[in-house]
Amino acid sequence: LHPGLKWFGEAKFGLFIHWGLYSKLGGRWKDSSYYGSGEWIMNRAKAPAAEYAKVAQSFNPTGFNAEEWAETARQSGIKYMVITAKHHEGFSMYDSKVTDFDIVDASPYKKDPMKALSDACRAKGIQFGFYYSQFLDWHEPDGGGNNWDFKNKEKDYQQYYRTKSIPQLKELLTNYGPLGLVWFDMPGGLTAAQTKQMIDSLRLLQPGCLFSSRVGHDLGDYRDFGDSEVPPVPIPGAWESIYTHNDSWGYIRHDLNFKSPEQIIRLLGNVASKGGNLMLNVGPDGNGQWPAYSIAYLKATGKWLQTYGES
Ligand code: JFZ
Repeated sequence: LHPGLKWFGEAKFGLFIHWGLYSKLGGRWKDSSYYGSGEWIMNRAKAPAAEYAKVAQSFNPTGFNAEEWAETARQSGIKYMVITAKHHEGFSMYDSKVTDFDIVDASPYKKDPMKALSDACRAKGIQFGFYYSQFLDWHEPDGGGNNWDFKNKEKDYQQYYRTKSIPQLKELLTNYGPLGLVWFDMPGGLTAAQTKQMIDSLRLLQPGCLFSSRVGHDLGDYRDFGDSEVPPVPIPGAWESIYTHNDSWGYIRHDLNFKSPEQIIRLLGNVASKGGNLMLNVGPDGNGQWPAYSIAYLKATGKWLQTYGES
């Protein structure tokens, strides 16, 4: 049995955080407004990579406070936190030596929020993990997905894995202490054998770290259901359902459709009764702050869990 399955099997409640340049855009690009999947705005607007990259020049989340994020999570009854180190837009939200397209080198913020957050979570007994988009990368000519700037048939996915994805995953597994898990997303461009080789090389760095199922080819350590899906019957083994607090993973300023504490508690109960974990997503804004409703409703959920929950 994988050693990480012990904490994962007892966790019940996780927090997903989508945070990147799209958070600064908040669902608006030029004169158009988008609803849902705010983190897909570059793709939906077919924004040229060079132009989209300029958003970094004014990305300065001075309102970010790692202590506060971790404390809100703790008070909400959350046992693990998973945050986007790099989403499909290709921007690294940590200090990466692999590229200059990262928060330390390309933004005026110049600090590594992931360092602060990983430390703050661990200090409060919260397992910390990274979401990493290992295949889709709209910033890179050889990354998956961007065919509005770069033609798919000319892409060398192997080159992309070799020069960005794998070296970055190694950074994340080396520089941020013991990780609870790495949440891969949307596999592509690798055979089963190549995926296994990649995973094996990553496991050497942190044998205790779990890898999510979307690493591909059934090589993950636990099962993820499709977005916003709870199985109808109890499911054996380790698994997770993911939901977002409103209607988008990444921040959308005109989305106020937040689930109430009652709805979150029902969801938690439904998932837990079938043996899984609920990982609920919040989308902080470009200043590094969570929507006020997310803070309030999550804390109310935590109060309820403290009064009526088992742990
Ligand atoms: C992916 C991302 O594209 C999305 O932006 C977000 O990060 C989400 C959590 O994950 O979207 C998916 C991936 C897989 C499924 C659905 C949405 N699926 O298997 O049902």
